[in-house]
Amino acid sequence: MQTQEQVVPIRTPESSFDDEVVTVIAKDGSTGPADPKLPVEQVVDFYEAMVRTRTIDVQLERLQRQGRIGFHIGSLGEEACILGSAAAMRPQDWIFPCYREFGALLYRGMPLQTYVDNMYGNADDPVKGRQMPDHYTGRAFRFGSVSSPIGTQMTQAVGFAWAAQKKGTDEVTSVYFGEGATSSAEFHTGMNFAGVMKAPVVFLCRNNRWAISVPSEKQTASKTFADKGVAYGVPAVRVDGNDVLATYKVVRECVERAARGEGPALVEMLTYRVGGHSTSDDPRAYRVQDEVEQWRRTDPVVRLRRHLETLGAWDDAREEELTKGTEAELKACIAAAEAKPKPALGTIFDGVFAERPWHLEEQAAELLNGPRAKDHH
Ligand SMILES: Cc1ncc(C[n+]2csc(CCOP(=O)(O)OP(=O)(O)O)c2C)c(N)n1
Repeated sequence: MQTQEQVVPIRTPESSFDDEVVTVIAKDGSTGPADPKLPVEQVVDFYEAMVRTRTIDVQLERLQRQGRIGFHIGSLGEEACILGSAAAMRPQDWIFPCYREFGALLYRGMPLQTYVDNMYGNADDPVKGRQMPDHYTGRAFRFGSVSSPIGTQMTQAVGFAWAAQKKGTDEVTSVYFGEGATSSAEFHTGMNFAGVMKAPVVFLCRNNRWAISVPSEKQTASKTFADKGVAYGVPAVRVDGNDVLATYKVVRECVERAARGEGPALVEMLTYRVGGHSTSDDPRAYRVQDEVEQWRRTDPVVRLRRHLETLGAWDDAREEELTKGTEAELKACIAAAEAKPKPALGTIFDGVFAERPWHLEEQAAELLNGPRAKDHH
């Protein structure tokens, strides 16, 4: 408020968000007024997807430590916000991932074998072994491509959503990114463009507290990441990202808004990166273990399980069947992936041009008749 003495009306950035976080599941497993009241089978489905994601994560880290895959970037502790938001997307909608969202891709229907083939970069890898492990894509599942440079997926998703708007289709696009990516130029460009054009896009910010070794409080002078929406005229909301039902509820509302032509939204999902940034990182070098233990107490999987137990919809036997079943399925996929050949040498020329230009034809002929074609590559 401007007072009599204040001639220059400088406003301090007071946040309207810092004490507003949407939550559904309480500590004791009961639910509050924002409960989306989904059929119990659907909640069980969420839980199964979260446990499956975690089980795969743990096994893939082991596989990397054994030297059988080169890299893994996981979602330990972030399963609720990833699965809850992915489940809130309707079948016709598109998802543009960051790099922690393999659980969302599997939830959308990509076979586990295809994902594991990507981890090995073998002949059945959708990206033909041209990228690092965990750089998947799934067009058939309306799932864009992982791109490692921070923030690039935001402008891509906004352009994609704008195209859908121009074509008059009923498709909403969501885009995942970490809170660190809100410092990127692409966040500005994407938010600004989406706000002005009312593009049907939902910005999903996983605030997992760390951008590799940079804590979230050093990432911005804004009080919250949701505050950043205000400057762009993009409605924003904060949600407890360790609560799958709250995340589902909030994201679904944003999707429906966007589908009605009411434009973009920014969702700040509060969660925690329990693991390292990736298998190339050792977080003990920059954060205290106590902090991790504190967040473990808000574990999204434990929380949802408690809720399912209050409904009488889950027990130890089902849990064991699920984890053992996932482990066995994964083991079989790994064995199959390890037995598959590398992509054929000539495939490096595929998938770029609809019609291959003459100079690439020449290069392909030279390569395929040369010594590398006969030898291991
Ligand atoms: C343009 C660019 N700069 C730096 C990096 C290196 N890098 C990879 S991940 C990362 C941190 C990202 O943190 P955040 O956006 O919060 O996502 P999170 O990993 O926590 O999910 C950085 C700096 C990069 N990939 N691209």
